Amino acid sequence: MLRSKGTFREIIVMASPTLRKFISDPASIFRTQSAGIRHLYSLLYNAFSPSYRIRRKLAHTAIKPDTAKVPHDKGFLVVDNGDVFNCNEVIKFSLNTCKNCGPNVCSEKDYLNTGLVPYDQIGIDHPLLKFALDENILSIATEYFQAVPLLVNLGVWRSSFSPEQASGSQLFHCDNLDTTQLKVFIYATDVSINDGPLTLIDATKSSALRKKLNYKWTTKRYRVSDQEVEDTIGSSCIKTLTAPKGTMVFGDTSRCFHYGSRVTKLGKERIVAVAHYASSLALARPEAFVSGLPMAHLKNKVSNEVHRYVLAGTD
Ligand SMILES: O=C(O)CCC(=O)C(=O)O
Ligand SMILES: [Fe+2]
Repeated sequence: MLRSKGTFREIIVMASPTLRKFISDPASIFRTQSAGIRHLYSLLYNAFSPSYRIRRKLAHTAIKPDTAKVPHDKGFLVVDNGDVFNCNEVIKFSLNTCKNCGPNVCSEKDYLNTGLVPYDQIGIDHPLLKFALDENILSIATEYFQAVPLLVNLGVWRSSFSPEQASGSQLFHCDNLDTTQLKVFIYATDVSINDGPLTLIDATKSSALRKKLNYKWTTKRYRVSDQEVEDTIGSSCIKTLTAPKGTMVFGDTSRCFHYGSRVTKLGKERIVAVAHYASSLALARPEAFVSGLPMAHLKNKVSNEVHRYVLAGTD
């Protein structure tokens, strides 16, 4: 009896690669589906997660009622230096990092280098970590997710001119880590039109665009041309976030179509510091976290419970 059950399963698994993939790694199927299906999967997965419940409870401690909010319908917020956080130390660190690195170091893309600061060089008193754990910034991120988020990335990004045709994240897309996430950018240089400004479409218009394009986070539909965006919803909803040094942008790069780093020949390099948060619901897709959370090793060095949950996925 057992033997024939086993054989039956083997036949099905052999007959269908999709089914085989589904059985061995269900997340890999769901992560490329529509926002609704991805969200449902995350919710089901996390319905059984005690850590998510704690994150929702702790949100009451982390949210400061008088701090700015990222409007949910827009999915992004732009603020000046000092309005929620004093960026000066982070700017100084970011500029020094790029000065000391020289051009074109360890870049995975020729127009954007995101690997300038090795995670093991970020200690508890590092300006980047102070930025990522700042109470106002965590208040904004926690309010946005309605739960204490995870810090999934932290660093300094340098964009420079590339003669190649725009590709990858220089083309409109929605990030596929999860159906929602929040990146906080600190502009360390003035960013004018030629310096590769972050360019985005608000969350409500992006949702309409996703529906019209039947956009899924698969490779085939992952990037969308400017022409396709303009033909589908027009160009008036495209926001080009040119701004002076010290500006902070909070952006949900999953819900908002966006691109950046199109530095032109006339432009200068763009330097930004980035703290990247996700809901712990994103852990439903463990393949996105194969190398772990970048700052998890610091979780025992902080005494604040909210900070421990921000730094580490599980307790
Ligand atoms: O280079 C940029 O400004 C945008 C990169 C990007 O796609 C992102 O941050 O998700
Ligand atoms: Fe992106």
